[in-house]
Amino acid sequence: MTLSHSNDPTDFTLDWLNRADDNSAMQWLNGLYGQSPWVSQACLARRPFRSLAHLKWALADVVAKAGHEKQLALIKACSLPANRTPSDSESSSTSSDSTADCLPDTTGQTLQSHPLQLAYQERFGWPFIIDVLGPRGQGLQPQTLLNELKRRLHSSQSVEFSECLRQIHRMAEARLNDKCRMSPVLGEELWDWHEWLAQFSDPGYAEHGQLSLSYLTPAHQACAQTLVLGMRACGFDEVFMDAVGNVVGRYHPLKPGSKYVLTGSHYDTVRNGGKYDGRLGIFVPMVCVRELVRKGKRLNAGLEVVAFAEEEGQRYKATFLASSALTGGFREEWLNQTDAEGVSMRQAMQQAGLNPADIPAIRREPSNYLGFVEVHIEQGPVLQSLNLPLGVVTSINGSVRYLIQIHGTASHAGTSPMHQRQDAVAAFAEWAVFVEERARADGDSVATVGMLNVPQGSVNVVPGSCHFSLDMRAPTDAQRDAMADDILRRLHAVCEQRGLQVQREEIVRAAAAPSDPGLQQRWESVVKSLGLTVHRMPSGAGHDAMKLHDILPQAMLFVRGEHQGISHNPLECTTADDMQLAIQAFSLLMDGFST
Ligand code: HGY
Ligand code: MN
Ligand code: MN
Repeated sequence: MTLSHSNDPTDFTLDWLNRADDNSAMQWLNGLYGQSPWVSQACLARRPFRSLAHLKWALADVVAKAGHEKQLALIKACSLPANRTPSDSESSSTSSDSTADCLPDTTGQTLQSHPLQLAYQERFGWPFIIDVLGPRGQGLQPQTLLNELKRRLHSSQSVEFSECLRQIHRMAEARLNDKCRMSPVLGEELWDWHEWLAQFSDPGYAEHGQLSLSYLTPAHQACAQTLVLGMRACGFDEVFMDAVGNVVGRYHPLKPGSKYVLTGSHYDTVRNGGKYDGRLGIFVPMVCVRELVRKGKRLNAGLEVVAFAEEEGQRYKATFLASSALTGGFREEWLNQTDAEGVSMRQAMQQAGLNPADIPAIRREPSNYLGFVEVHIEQGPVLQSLNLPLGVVTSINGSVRYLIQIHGTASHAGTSPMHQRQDAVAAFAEWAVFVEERARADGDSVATVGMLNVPQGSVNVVPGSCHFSLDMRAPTDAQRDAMADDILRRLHAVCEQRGLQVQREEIVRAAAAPSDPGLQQRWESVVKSLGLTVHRMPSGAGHDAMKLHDILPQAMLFVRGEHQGISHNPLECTTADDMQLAIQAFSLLMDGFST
């Protein structure tokens, strides 16, 4: 993306910045990091900048490499005395004054004088820093700012230190966008699409402003209809819903009979989940098709976007059921699974107007496709720690999931001597410590008990049973299975020693899915062409791509998440700027299939 530059100082080109003398360049970069010009100064040595995204990364990387003391000084310089207005601080930005503008006064006063701000300062030793424009860039409401202050007041020192630096980089990004007259218009639009789709949430969550969308609930069906309308509005040539509830949009190639790129992700969510998990991988290709339609452009490859109806395995034990339908991996017996209310998957499908008999026809013929690509929010802290907006996935970890029950004997909490109990929870607790130790021992394995309950439990009854889930993952299937063997063996040993019984059911087994080298290379060259460093990384999270891996070459692109990349949590989000880059990346990838 070259930005044009005339003599008008407000008009800028990277070429100009790359060639300008240091003084002129510093004049132009001035104020990006408030009263800490050392960041821009040091960054000049990184020239030539390959793109605006590269410049942004270089500035953040200068800070990352500056050491703790300078980072702390940068954070401390970022405070705005309540009586200062942004214009004051901007005009004084050349002064040696150590304070800087980081909270425009309109909201600075809301926060500066708030008792929590003082508590924050007391706890961390630096001022609360937040980019008041927020991840979309349109500005955060004072209440949101206050909520963030309340939330972050309880962060750890190290997390909060990183978060403040991230907020400072976001402010610099906004100032840089201003200077370049650049706004991430498509990324802002995608932000709004995510907000819009999040309105569809299941009862018990919607009324609390939370997002939970389980397979084929009324809200899930309404969400699907909205996606149908959305794809139609984008101008896809074909839009339809298939027999498991996937919403499919096809944009035809220039020449009939050409192969298609298959892409997409899921629109169901975990309970009280985030708005971007899955949806980002649906909306990025959708907006790319819309832009192609607006330009009247067709590519040599067709594009088929699938909004997968179910990936999380929340309502039924079977997970990835939607993408499994495309690979021919949908199992007939899944239809008999029942949800917490006893509704079978078959009934749920029929109530939603879907015909299970049509599921086999969903299977895709691999020879019609060039491969499967998926854009997904990273769901982890790596890209944020590297100040990178995009990452290229090398492999998706293999996973195995169990539902387990420990059965002991319920007895009186007051009269049962400790040495004569068959306490299901005590057995679970002893074993759970081992689960954590064993997973940690590998370094890159993970094991999680995400659900745990004592059926018919009472305060004054020794738990006769407990039910729980177990999710285990590792970069390779062999590593996953070795850990699983140890963990399950220990479970049986602990229960045997305590005279309890174990019932376990394997509900998911997903093989590790290495990215196809050719497709991974395509993502890498696209990221490079955006002027960004290529960061290759494994995916700890499971994705639909690991199912499509069974029949097609696949590779994924990760997009940085905010809030340390937290996911499966309402805080999950990314920025309009990073979504803009993801859209550009996807568009370039599709162009690459057309050459
Ligand atoms: O659990 C996962 O990794 C995915 O979110 N289903
Ligand atoms: Mn998920
Ligand atoms: Mn996901």
